[in-house]
Amino acid sequence: DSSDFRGDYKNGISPLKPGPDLCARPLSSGDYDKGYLDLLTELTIVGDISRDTFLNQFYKMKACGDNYYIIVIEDLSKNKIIGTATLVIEKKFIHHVSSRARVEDVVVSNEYRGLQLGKVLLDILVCLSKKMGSYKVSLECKDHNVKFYEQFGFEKAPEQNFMHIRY
Ligand code: 16G
Repeated sequence: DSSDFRGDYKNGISPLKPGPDLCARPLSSGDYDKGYLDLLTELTIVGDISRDTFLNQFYKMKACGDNYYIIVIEDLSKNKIIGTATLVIEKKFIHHVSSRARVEDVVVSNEYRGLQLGKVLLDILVCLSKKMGSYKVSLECKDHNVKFYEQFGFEKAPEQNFMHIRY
């Protein structure tokens, strides 16, 4: 509810009311037709994904229970998904059988930048992460986005490096 979110938004915006004609909610099966995958192409390669493939993956994620939370922002005047961010929760034995959360696949469509929608998405995910009892929430981002995420309380982890093998 509204008491979960900090009040530092301008122009009466909040996660519960992200803007005129805008609504923040979980991803739904119908979002294939509302341009969810097109939006993700603003972040990286998506590929040619059929409706069946989308639905198959959607229901697999749903079947995982409380591991995937994909939030979208819809422009109701256009039936279009214009923002998204995902929270992935990993169960752990460490930290007293806790969990850690990762913020993934954050995109706000070009035309909707500067409307505090990144903040809306991140506030929702950080709030969810706390509610799920995770001991930390982290993300990986490009150098030029570090300042963006710092605004929402993320900081470079001391003595930690992001390493990967790409295929
Ligand atoms: C960014 C994203 C990550 C996404 C990746 C895709 C955030 C905070 N980070 O690192 O979630 O999966 O880009 O890029 O949204 P890639 O295709 O190069 O892996």
